Amino acid sequence: GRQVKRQYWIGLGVVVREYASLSHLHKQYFGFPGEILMRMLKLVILPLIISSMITGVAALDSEVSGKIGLRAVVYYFSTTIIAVILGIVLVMTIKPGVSQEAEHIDRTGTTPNVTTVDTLLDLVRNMFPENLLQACFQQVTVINITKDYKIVGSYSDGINVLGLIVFCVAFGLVIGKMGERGRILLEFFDALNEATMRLVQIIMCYMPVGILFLIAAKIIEVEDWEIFRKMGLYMVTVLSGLAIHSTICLPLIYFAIVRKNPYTFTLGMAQALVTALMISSSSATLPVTFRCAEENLRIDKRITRFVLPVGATINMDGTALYEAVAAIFIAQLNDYSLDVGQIVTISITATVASIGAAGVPNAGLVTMVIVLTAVGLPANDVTLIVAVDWLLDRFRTMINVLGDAYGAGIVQKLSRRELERMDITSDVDVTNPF
Ligand code: DAS
Repeated sequence: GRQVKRQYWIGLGVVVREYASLSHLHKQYFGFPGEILMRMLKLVILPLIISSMITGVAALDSEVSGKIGLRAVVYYFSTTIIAVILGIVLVMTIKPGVSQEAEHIDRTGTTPNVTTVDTLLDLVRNMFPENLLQACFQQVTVINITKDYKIVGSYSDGINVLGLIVFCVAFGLVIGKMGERGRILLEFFDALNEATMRLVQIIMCYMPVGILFLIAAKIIEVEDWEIFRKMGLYMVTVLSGLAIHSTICLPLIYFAIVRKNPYTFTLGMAQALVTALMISSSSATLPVTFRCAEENLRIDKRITRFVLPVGATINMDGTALYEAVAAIFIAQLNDYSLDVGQIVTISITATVASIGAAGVPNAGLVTMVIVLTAVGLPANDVTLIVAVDWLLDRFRTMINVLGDAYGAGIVQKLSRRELERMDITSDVDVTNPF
């Protein structure tokens, strides 16, 4: 027994030593399997969004899809507002920024230039891409956070999801009205959707390995654990807000409307939630969100195809809550007292900022600048919270994804009459899952 134990400790020691001396390059190699997982998930987003949105809209008649769209939007807005209010209440009671010295956190660094008007204009501009192919690999703003927590704005190739969604809705509506000839297209996109979901199924087999390496690589990479102590109370505020929203607020709404156990619902989404936690991107999690919602929870495909892609881009409860908390936290650090008008401004801008944020890592940190400037706080102070954003980003993304899923469940329940009526009249079958 002893012998074995000693060997065990020596082995552990070797591993730890290896960890400590890993060069930057080696760390990169270590993260490689995780990087591949991310690439595979992102790869299927494009065919998935196009095929699901077009078939989702075309399979419904325009009156029904209008109703479903409206219900979804009402759901998105009301839950986002609830999240914001919850965040504000928590940060005003816990007061994480009061009596904490701001000095010990480095506030140098550059902030990207974002204003409310610019963000809104950009949002609308993105809805109307001038070139369909370009929209598939549009430049999106991403931020990189350097080792010393400086924010570096940069551009990377992404997908203009919002633009594609708008196009696909219009295209789907037109196909739905075309009758016999439209059916050829509808069947094509339906088959494309099925094929893509089969690919997702294969990717899911690789997922445990990819996720394992993603966590390991992140743990090796983090050098400054001390920052968590300094920012402790702020993080507790954000995390408890997210916890309350996901275990109490959303389940209550779900139960009130659907009358089913909300926690079995959450459990059915587990795989998507873990994925969101690991990759901090709602868009890249979308393939998994689809699978969980359709396969585990058996939500009607006509609903998921509509509600999930739109939700992943504009419905971000976690981000909205986080932005409200962070803005008030920064005000508290600055000894800046906010009046009621400013708090209302924070709730409105936090909502706008969450809608404007793309479903990519750290997006919420950039749109945070909108909230700060709206109430006259220095935009540069966003650098105060950069150091812990990699962690909070994961948790808020998880809640963003959960919010979308609950939305699908709730909209399905509210639309059951229309769906049943359609089952009788329509013979295009896009309802039976797999
Ligand atoms: N991480 C983002 C998401 O995909 C949003 C954010 O940064 O808050 O949901």
